[in-house]
Amino acid sequence: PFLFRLLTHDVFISGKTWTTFIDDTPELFKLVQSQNRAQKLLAYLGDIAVNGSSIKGQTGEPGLKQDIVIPPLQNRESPDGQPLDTSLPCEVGWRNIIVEKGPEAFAKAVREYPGTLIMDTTWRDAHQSLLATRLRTIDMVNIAKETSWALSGAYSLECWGGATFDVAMRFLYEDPWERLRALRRLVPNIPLQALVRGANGVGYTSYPDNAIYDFSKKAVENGLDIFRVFDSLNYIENMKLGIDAAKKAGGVVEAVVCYSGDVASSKETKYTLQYYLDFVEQLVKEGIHVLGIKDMAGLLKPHAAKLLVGSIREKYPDLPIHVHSHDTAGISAASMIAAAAAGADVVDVAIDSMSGLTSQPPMGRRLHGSGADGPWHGHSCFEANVRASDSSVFAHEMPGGQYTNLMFQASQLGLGTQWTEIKKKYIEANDLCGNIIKVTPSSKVVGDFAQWMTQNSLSKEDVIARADQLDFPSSVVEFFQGYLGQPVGGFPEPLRTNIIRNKPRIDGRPGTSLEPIDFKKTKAELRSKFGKHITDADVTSYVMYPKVFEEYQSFLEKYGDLSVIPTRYFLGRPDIGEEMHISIEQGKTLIVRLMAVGPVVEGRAQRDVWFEVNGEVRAVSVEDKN
Ligand code: 3PY
Ligand code: ZN
Repeated sequence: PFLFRLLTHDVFISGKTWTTFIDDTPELFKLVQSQNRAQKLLAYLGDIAVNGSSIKGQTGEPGLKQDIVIPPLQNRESPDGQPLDTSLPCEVGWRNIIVEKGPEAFAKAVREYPGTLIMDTTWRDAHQSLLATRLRTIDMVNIAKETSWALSGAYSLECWGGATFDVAMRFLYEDPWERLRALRRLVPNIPLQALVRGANGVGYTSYPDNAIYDFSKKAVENGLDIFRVFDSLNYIENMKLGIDAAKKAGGVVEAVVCYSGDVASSKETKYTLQYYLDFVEQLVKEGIHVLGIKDMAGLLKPHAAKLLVGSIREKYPDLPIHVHSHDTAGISAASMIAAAAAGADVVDVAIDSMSGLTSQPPMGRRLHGSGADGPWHGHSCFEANVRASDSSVFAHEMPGGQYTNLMFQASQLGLGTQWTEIKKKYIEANDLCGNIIKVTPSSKVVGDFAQWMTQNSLSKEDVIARADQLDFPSSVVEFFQGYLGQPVGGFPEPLRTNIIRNKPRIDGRPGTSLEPIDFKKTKAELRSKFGKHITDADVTSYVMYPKVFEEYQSFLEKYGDLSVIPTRYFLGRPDIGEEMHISIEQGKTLIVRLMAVGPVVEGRAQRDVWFEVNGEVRAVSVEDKN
């Protein structure tokens, strides 16, 4: 059809097709672009039809085969139960204060609010902890406007940062920045929040200082309001950098103390009440807007929450306090209630269908009937095999997000049956590191260490005795070198020296010894490699994850932007004859029907897959990987 339209085009017939033909007839080339785009999508859909999904971490087909029907939200103000009109986003919420009066006024208003506010973690920590971070932008976008109404009174929606940045590009082939922008467009009223690993940005390592400033600035430009900044070792020098970067970017700075141990136990000698109060004092000196207490493993028992929050509240009556926990041991709802009673202003919850276990406690009835259960069904193929609460978390202290991830990794390495053993080794590995705060990326160090000890049948004593000869995982060596920063109480010696031997040793903040990024040069290099479409935000993605970004760009070259494909076709084989509706841009929907999967082409591991696209028959040739 394109050739026909070209050959019959007036300009082509007139023979005046030289140099300006492309400029003068954009309609033809737009058509080519959109046909190319459709052909690339078919290459992906054809691959799925032949080989099934190859998204890492997926077991089986998605649990949902139909479109999610979003029932109307009830209008709580309407006496006769009229449905709420959600065709446009809600405009009223806590974000209005940030936009109109700035972060300080927002913090003050939160503190003065008489009740306890909630943060919804569904779009970040809940799916990171339960579904391997595999929730796709399209599934958030599909319920975003409803969320803007249903949660209009929420303190914030955590929707960005943590592992989402990496996973978006690495496994879901989508742009994390576009997710932020899309949610911002559809949720103008509720503050959007990100979890940021301080000097580690959204990565697993230390970055040069200018990378952290750049990242924070871009985040605000693309729609972020609140930075929950933490350091994986509670190292104050790293925290200062993350806090300053978020503040200079114009964001609300929620600085975090990561919680470890048991503050209420008389046996606790390291992470005591005094330790936390001292750390909070150092954070407050940096001029933060909100204090976060981040209980990443779900260790904060109700009476400990009362003690910790109550003591901070007493010392800092004007400081907003926001508490985060995980439900691994099944107690987090009780702890959040205790925290609120002791003076916390905000507590974290998740939508019921994605709450509990290693995620946050359930938010209750707020979103019932909003259709918001859909994403879970669609992504259940990423669910970990966690079926019940696990109070052994008080001993091993694994963060919620890591627990499911490590369980999955262990089964991939053939160590699945040794899960209890890995948990024990995790305790030993933590002891060897000096009983550190464990949260990404320091928790990855302990996890790698534990897996390596399990695989090599090494006890803690073996490691100590043979530390100068053993070949340790690189993350462990780098931790002992000081690449993440300084742990509470310093590194254990002589273990440190025996492990790092004559490698460099960093005894201050790692960022100070790293060469600044030359953003202009990097952008020029990326443009010459991938094309003019590379944006400044892409450069930031590359700085955080060079290899992942390059692979993501190569994937885009091959298949185009797949973020538009509904999840059940992104992850699951369509049936023959099934009609897929794919909205590739506003007002342009491809209606794709899978017609046939051909036989293996003789002599080659290849099959032709036939589709009908908006009434036209198209074929793609696909490698049969079986
Ligand atoms: C992350 O850094 O991704 C975390 O969720 C830490 O809890
Ligand atoms: Zn968490």
